[in-house]
Amino acid sequence: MSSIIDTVIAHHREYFPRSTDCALFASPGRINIIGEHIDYNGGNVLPAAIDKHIYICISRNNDGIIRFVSANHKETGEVAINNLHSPQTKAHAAHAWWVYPYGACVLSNIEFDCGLDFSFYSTLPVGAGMSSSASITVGTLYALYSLNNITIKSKDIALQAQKVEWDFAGVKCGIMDQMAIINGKKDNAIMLNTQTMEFSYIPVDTSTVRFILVNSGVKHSLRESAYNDRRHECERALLTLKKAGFAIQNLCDCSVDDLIQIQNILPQTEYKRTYHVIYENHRVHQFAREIQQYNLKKAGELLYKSHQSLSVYYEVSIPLIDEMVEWASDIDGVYGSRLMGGGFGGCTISMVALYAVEHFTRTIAQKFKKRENRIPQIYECSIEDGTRRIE
Ligand code: GAF
Repeated sequence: MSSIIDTVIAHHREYFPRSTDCALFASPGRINIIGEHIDYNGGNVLPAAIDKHIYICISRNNDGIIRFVSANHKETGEVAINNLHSPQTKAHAAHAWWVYPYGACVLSNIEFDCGLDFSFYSTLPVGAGMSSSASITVGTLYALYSLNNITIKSKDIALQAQKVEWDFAGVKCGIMDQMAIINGKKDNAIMLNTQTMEFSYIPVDTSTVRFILVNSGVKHSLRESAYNDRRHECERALLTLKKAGFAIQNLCDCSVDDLIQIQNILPQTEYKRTYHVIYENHRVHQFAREIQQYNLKKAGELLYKSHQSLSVYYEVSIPLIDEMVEWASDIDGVYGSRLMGGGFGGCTISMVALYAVEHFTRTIAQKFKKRENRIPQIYECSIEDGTRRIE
C-alpha cells in the first residue's frame, strides 16, 4: 500500500508543487456478480467493491479555484469557486472527464471557503464497465464531506452521486454502482434491494472461487450507448402494465408467473425487456441461496442464464462478448460467465475455481488473440472495502 501512496502523492506534488498537506482517499471500482439492468427497475442486485481504485489526493489553495488533474487524462479542469454553480461552467464541464468530480462539488452544496486542488490516479480501467465514473464521483463526495467534518449516510452519498450522473453526464443510471462502491466490504458481496435501498452482506469464499474480468476492449460508454433507451423501454412497459391494472411500482414487483398475462399486454420489445428484468431478479435470489449453500455449480449456471437473457431478451451484448462467454463455458473449472455492467462492450465476469484460474486466463487469452489479433486485459479481482480515507 505504501508504494501506491507514495506514487499518488508524488503525482499530486508534480502538479501542485505549492501543496503542503494533502489528504488521500481510495475509491474502488465494482464488479456485479448478478442482477444486470434491474437496479432501475426496483430489483435486487449482487455487486461487490474490488481491489482496483481511483485514488483522490486533495490539498487546499488560496487562489479561490478548484482544479482537477488526472494521471490518466491530459486535459485538466479548473473552476473559480464564484463560478461553480454557473450554467456556463456546467455546460463547459459536460463533455470533460472532470464532469464527475465537478458535479460532486456542486451537488455537495458545500460552501467552499478556499480553493481545492484535486489529483486523481487510477488503477481502475476506464470504460471497461467497472464503474469508474461512480467511483470518482462517490470518492469526491466522500472526500469533501470528510474534509469538512460533515456526517452523512452512505445512502445519501450514493444518491447524490447518482444525481451527478443524471444531471451532469446525462446518464439515467440506477443506484447499484454507487451503493456498492460506498458500502463495499472485504470478501463480501452486497445483496441490495434497489427499491428500498436496504442491503445485507453475503460472504464470498475467495479461497475456492475467483471472479475474473476479461475486457473485450470494445469501449463501453454509458453516455454513448443505448443505456437510456433500455431504461425508457422499461418505463414504457411499467406504464402500460399499470394502465392494464397491475398494482405495481416497479417491473420487479411482477413475478415470473405474471409473464403469461404480460405477454398479451406488452408490445414485443417491451415484453422482451420485461422478461429479462423479471427473470433476472428471480435469478439473483436463487444465486444468493446457492452460493450461501456452496452450490457453486448451480450458482454458476445462473450466470450463464443471465448472459443468455442479456443477449437475447435485453439485447445489450455484442458478438465478441457472446463468444467470450462461450469460450469460458468450454473451460474446465469455470462455473459461469456473463456480460457484466451496462453492455455494448466492456467486460465479461467469470466465476472460476481457484485451481483453474491460470488455465482459464491462458486459454481465454489465446482464443481472444486468435479472433481479435490482440491480447485482452484480464483482471483477477479480489473483493475489498468501499471508499475510505487512507492518509
Ligand atoms: C451501469 C449502470 F450505471 C448501473 O446502474 C446498472 O444499471 C448497470 O449498468 C447494469 O446493470 O453500470
